[in-house]
Amino acid sequence: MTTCKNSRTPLGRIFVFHSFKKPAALLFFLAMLICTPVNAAIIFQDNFDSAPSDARVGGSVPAGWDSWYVQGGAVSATLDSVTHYAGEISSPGRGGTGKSLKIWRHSTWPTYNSYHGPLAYAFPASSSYREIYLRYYMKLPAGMNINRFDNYVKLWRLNLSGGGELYLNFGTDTGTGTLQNSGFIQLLNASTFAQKLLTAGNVPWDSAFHCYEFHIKLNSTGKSDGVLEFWLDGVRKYSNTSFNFNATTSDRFIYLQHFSIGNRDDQSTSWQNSWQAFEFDDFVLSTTYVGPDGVTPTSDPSPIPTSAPTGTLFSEGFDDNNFASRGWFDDTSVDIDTTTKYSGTGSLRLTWGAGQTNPPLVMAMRKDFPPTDSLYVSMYWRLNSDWVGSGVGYHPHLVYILSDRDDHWGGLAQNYLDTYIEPHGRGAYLILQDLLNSPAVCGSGCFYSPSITFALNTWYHIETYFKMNTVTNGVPAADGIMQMWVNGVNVYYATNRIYRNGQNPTLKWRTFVIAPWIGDGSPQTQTMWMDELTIATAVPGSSPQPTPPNAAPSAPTGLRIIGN
Ligand SMILES: [Ca+2]
Ligand SMILES: [Ca+2]
Repeated sequence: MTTCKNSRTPLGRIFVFHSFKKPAALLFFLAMLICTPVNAAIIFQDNFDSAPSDARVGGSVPAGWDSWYVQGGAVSATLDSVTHYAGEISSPGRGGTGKSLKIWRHSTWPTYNSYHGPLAYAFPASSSYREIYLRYYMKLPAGMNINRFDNYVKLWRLNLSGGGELYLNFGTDTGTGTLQNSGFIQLLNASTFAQKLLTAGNVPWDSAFHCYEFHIKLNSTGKSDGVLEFWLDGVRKYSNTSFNFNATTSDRFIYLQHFSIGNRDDQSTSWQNSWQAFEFDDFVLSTTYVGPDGVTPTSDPSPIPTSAPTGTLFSEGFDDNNFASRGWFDDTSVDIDTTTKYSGTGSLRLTWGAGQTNPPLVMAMRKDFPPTDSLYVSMYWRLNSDWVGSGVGYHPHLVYILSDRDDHWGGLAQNYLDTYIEPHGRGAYLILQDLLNSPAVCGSGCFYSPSITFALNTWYHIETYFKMNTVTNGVPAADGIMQMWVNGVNVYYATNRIYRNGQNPTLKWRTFVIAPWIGDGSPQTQTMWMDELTIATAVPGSSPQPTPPNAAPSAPTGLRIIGN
């Protein structure tokens, strides 16, 4: 007998949650005996190659899986004189051999709000899995599309034992573009977060298999101590080690629904007018990172220069979106505003919608520079008339500078040294965080407040200078420099900072990150801009030595203020 539980999706639709208390569960456990894991870390894997010939919607459930989704009776259809099943495991598979899972779509078939063709997987009933890596290959046909893609296409969904759900969806911000040009991939839950993992334009609609891997470690009750990471073809595209999934300490994963195409909610439009299939292969569910087949994962970007830096390390005008060609990595396609800018042809626009943790078009953009123990950062900020900031005593985070002991791709909440420069309300914060040190100097954060109140709709020149403290015989001296100017006026100056402790006597700054973040969600729609970034080893016009404590700060040259 089959027991089902009706649940409501975050978007209000009723769906049927197939419990694993069903005959398929017996098949599943038998299958587990057959599918001996090749690695103890692997919970379940399937390359689909040995699926029976009738492994399709309405036919055999492949070993290890729980069920096929057949909702609304749309098992198969004949269109253009060709018949396809909504979901089937058939030849060829990835690499031209074996088999793969294919989810077929054509014009208005199947109907928009039903789940047709995907598979479901039930975690072992005794599982206590709270941390998983989900890896598979997906092929998105160049010929598949939805015109005027206006809402979402669900991919998979993970059910938690406490009733929570995590969705992977194609989403859209515009409601006017096509699935291919406006669809992004995001993980979200019913109400508390929606985190973009792959921005529109970066999803590979190229009819080739690509490796997708997700790392999800559930947070404990009321804490932002979860982990969310995403890799595309072994390249980490998103990493957050302080994620709040709104889970609880007792939550565990129990079910993977509709792998991997659920329903769509763009009822006024349709798929392309030809048969096209989403294809999936080489599925692995693991407790450790899997990575692409036959490839050693490379998490490091291009080699890091090791020569001693001098003068200007790099400049960025935010004038176009060719960030990758200029050495940026992680998110390299962001929101360039060609209307409001300080100089050149564009600026970086950061627009949060109400409730959003980050601007949907800007995640984490990173760039390395030669490691240095003295760092000057110059940039221009402009807060829009709707600017309020986070509304709480912390955030938004904006600029993070990671040390050379931290991973270039590392998380941004727990580091050996993370130096933050950010607006806070109409003011600003300089913050140091070194949670990975034991003992830490600042731990989760030392907050320093420059004397500044920004006017809205005004460009400001923001300059900071940091100089590492000395460490002698393992003992750090409180002699590091931290200084900030706004429009050439000194607004913060300290000469007793400790950036590095005795365990990191040669620590340097190395990775510049722009990752706008309001952890509790933006209190309202708001925008700020950033432009004309320069990173150097010393304040322009000064000697490489820091200015003496009592000297007037050196004014920058070429200053101009545009207020309108
Ligand atoms: Ca295969
Ligand atoms: Ca510019």
